[in-house]
Amino acid sequence: MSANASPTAAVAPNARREQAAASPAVAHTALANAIRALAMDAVEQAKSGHPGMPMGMADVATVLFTRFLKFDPADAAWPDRDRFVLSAGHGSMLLYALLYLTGYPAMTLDQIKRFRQLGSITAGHPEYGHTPGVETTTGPLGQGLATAVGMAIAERHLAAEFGGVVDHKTYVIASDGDLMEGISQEAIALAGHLKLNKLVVLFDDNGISIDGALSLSDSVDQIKRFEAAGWTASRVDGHDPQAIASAIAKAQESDRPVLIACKTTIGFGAPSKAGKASSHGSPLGADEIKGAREKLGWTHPPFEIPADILSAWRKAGERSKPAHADWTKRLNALDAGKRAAFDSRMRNELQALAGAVAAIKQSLAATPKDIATRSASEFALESLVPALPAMIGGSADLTGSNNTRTKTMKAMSAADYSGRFIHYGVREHGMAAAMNGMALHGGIIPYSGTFLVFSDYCRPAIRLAALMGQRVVHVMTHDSIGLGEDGPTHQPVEHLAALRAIPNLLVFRPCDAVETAECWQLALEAKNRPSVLALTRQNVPQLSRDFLERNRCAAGAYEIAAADVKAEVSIFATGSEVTIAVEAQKLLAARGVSARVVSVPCFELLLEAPEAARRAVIGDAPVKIGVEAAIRQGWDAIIGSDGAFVGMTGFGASAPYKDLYKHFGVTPEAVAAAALSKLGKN
Ligand SMILES: Cc1ncc(C[n+]2csc(CCOP(=O)(O)OP(=O)(O)O)c2C)c(N)n1
Ligand SMILES: [Mg+2]
Repeated sequence: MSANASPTAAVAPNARREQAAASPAVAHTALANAIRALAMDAVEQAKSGHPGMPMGMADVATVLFTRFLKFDPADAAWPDRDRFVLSAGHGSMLLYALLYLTGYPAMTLDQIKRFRQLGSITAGHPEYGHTPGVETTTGPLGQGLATAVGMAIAERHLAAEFGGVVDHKTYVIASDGDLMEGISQEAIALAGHLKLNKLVVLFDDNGISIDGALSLSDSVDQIKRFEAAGWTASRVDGHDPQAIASAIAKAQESDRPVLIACKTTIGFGAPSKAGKASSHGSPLGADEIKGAREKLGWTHPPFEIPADILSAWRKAGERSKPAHADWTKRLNALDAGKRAAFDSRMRNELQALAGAVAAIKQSLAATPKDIATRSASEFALESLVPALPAMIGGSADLTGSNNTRTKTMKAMSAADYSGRFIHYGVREHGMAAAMNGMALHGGIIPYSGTFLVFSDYCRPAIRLAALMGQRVVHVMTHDSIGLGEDGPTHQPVEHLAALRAIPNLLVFRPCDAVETAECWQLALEAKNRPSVLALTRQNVPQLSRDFLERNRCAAGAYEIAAADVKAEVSIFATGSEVTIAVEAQKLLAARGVSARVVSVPCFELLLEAPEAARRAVIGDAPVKIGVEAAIRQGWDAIIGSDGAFVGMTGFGASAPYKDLYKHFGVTPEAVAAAALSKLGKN
């Protein structure tokens, strides 16, 4: 990476283009003003957007992209590129302008002109997978910063494993809002603890947020705050390219993560709106833009970048070609085994998965295990983790309860990044966002652990994983009143429904050790979706005793206990309640009622199945009953509005779990009674 100052570095930010023309290369100011002009013109054209941030941070971004960032617009997926995260996603025009100016082929001027329009790649906030060069979806403040921590973890871990072919930085632009969000504290603390020295946060220290001056709501000393978390922190004039460059140059050699607070003026250049919240999130208006053009010395019409300026930017976009070529050489110099391992990791290959799952299921058939599904998950992980080197586990300080750390897993630490287990601390939100960053980085399949009830504490990051189509696996144990004595604060009741409401998220609730292994397989195979595995604290019997190679959970639901004769009743259940359903089936048989039991480990897969398959498993028994120790919401899709539901209608209580199941009426007797009532037989 080149950290050399360009000959134009010392040109004052307010310098006019005439001065630039006199210098051998295009002046910094002209380069930065190109960003400002594109941002204000695109927002104006869209009649919507955020010009203030791109105009304020144009100098910082120009220094970063023209002198430091290692990237190749011709190969946006180059594994060893520096990652750039625009955590302040509302400033999306900053990023789009940079992508256009540096020469990402997809980011044409036409796309800039169609900012925020349907079908353009210039969405309101940067969206991963939608726009080449966008490393992660941002917009919900704080997420980008926390995601970047995961990217930086991934880099350190893969560097420990593969040496010199993984050697890059993660740069973040974060705003006041990013740093006010609670998630930022989790992210900062984790990054400082792990001494992620290749993480550099450029803080847009403009003292303004939507409501006005930051002093209305915040008086944190960010420098002290970051230092307290183990970072190096300094403050620079964010409009002084030389000062910015020196700070970033210094960051290159840091032994800890780096914060550079860049004092900027929001809406820099706007005659009356600069420095004011009014430039944050609305078009500047024709008069203000005219004034800004004069003030900045930008005489060109909207969307026109003079050839010399564009060409200087395009050269900046080619700066890392030699670094890219060197990297390719280093890659080719790897020994064959390491090379194959690296390629396989980058391609997210899972050759060993099917065999490992088959072996787990064979073992369970030979020696059935009547254990909690959290323990069944640990049993599965004992085989999966060694088989799949991409898996990095963790827990938010509930390792012993979540059973996510296998016997041989070493903890990751600042002293040893090769460890594959992360003690995230009590930081569910930071954990989930960091997992997104690791998955986005590539080469890693992160999985975590916490209690299901705390899915609320990481929901925004899970939602983004779903939106971005990232494979992260959340092991969430203690999945119902079945956790017992800890009581209603810890007993999820609405969480399954709430998670099922997130599009593209797979929510698995396996009923026994065999289903747990199968659900793990499905979660790992879901390359473009996150998963939650909701697992019990309490023991459950292993209902499937025979070895079956096929993954029955793949269809989302299957008949786990058939009826003797044509079923009058179909009982659908998930997780620990499948056992209750099977007991109810026996009670009904004793009353001469034929019932079948369908296990539903994954609603999403069932509801996505072809209609014929879905109909076949749902069946046509006149009575349908759902059983789940949670609220009914979502169940009507399976049992219909006339179906009976045995579950929870409110919060749980603190007591031994067997007492709770009786108290709340989630019992075989209650299921049987509901069936008989529907049949008019009670
Ligand atoms: C979690 C979250 N809450 C609220 C918002 C809405 N929002 C967008 S920007 C912003 C704050 C703007 O202040 P700052 O982050 O300092 O950005 P600047 O105006 O300086 O560009 C808010 C509240 C959001 N995007 N994300
Ligand atoms: Mg601000």
